[in-house]
Amino acid sequence: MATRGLSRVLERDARSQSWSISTELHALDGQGEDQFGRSTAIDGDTAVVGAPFDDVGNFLNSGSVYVFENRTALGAELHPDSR
Ligand SMILES: [Ca+2]
Repeated sequence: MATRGLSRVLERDARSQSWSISTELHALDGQGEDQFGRSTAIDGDTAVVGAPFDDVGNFLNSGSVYVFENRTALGAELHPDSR
């Protein structure tokens, strides 16, 4: 689930089968068109969130990947197309 610079991690209770918001991950530089949260991956306490249309410097829509560990941004953003 994602909005401008925000992705919510949902957690399902095994007993009641109900869903609740476990945590929220923020892209502090997020813009509406970045599509932060369009792709995600979670392994243990590490979450990777893609923003394929993030602008980096003068490179429009170069895209970014945000890495969070224990719900805290590591500050790592990878910009594969901004060479
Ligand atoms: Ca953009």
